[in-house]
Amino acid sequence: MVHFEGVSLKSLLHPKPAGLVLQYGTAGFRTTARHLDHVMFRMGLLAALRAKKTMSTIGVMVTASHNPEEDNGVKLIDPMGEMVAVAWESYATQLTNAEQDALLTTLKDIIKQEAISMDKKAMVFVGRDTRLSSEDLSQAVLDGVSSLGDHSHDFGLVTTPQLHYLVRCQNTNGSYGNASLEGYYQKLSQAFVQITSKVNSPLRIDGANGIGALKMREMEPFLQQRLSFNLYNDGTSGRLNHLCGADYVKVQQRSPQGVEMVAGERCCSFDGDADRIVYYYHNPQGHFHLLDGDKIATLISTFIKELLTQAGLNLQLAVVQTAYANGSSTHFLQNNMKVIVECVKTGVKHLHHAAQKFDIGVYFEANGHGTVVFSDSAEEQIKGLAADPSLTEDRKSAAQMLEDTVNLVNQTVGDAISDMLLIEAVLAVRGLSVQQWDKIYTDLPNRQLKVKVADRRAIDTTDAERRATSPAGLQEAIDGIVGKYSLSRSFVRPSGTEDVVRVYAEADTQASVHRIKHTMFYWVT
Ligand code: 16G
Ligand code: ZN
Repeated sequence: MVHFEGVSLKSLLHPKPAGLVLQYGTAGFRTTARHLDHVMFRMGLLAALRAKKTMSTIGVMVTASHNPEEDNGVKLIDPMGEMVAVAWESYATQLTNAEQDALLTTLKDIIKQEAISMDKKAMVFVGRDTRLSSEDLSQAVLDGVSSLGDHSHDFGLVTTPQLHYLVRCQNTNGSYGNASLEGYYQKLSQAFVQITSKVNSPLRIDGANGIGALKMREMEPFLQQRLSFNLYNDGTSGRLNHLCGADYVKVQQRSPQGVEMVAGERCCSFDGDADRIVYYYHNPQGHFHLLDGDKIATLISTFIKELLTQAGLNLQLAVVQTAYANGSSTHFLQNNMKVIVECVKTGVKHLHHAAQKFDIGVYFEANGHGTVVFSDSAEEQIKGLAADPSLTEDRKSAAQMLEDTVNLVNQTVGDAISDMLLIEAVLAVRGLSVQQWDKIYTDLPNRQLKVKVADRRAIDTTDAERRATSPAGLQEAIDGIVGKYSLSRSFVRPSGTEDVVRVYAEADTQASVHRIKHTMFYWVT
């Protein structure tokens, strides 16, 4: 029997500011940390309900990723380490917005609607990033869980993908790995060491002054000196995400502060919770070159495709992108690599689900969030082949490398550390420099714009956000503009995380992009 008095009493310690309304968006709740205490308590409650409903361990991550230090946020993680089911996003919103005196009724409504049996104890895993506010906020989550009489495990400081990994391990009885940080470091390092026989030149890592830097230091001893790296923005002095990190580098198209750039040497940046990564370098003239999620998806999918061919495995490989993917990358993947390319709406959950439809699905957003997912059958076939004693040396080594690749990847969610190790492994195995990788295809010039409008919801889209259905006339206008330029493409979509609309334009020259962008701006405003 549950005694809801515990909830009533403890909720008073985490009061909701009257009238405050928040929404569980694409990345969970995210706002100024000052407004989040009651949200965290309530997400502790909801996670416990979700755990009872699924009869599995559920995760709660306290982070605001690439957003400023003063912000914070929270995301729920489902049993297989994926984002929480969409239906529960609306429970999250309802529970968070219930005024203090309506909290219990709202909670009981969810229990009733989902027919949750309250007899069994639930388990919730909690993790947090390095923000100053995160410790107290994660304590509020733990309070929420315990007020229902349920159990929790506080992993303290972890990257977002580490928590996703831990949840999956716990719910798959160790078949995915050990549900501990040591298990994570061991699994990834072992796979990396097996793939990579030679050490690359040193990699420069920008840790965004966040959790990723801390965790790279922890992982270092496991890597047996096979990865040589220098860590910058490791959080010892600078501010989280300030003038550094993957988002800054991608949006500003420039190198972060605090990293010593040397022409030709490869660098990468994590974001504030280490679920995104981008690479970049300076050419001899000091010009900045970015290798974003599209370039990463191309490198990884090309590598996997070659290994499949070499191993003689007939598995369906697809790359999932969003409308933001550079047209050159899509063209290269479809026409040169001959892989299936699918385009879906922005937001990791859409990419993840689309990728799961294939034997092997590589997905990346241009912003650097992505991973690879393998179907059970693909994993079995790869493992079976790698263990087959009758194979030729050539096929065997490809099959074993595929098996190590499966183990190197964090399949639950985009993971900067795991992605970085995979990229480093591919570069080492293929003997590619960062410039050679960059030359696989040339990005079309492109620009993004965010525009403040009276009502962003007036814009509706279809075809994975590539075409506008309203307001009337907008799509015709876009068609008219892009029709004037070669290799051009443009779209506009309402942001899911900010009160703005986003405009994207690409074309054969920077000047054309500029003109499209301007016309689009006037149309939207
Ligand atoms: C969220 C998404 C990210 C997406 C971004 C788009 C997750 C975990 N994160 O941060 O994938 O790129 O939203 O933001 O799904 P926007 O809708 O404001 O353009
Ligand atoms: Zn992030």
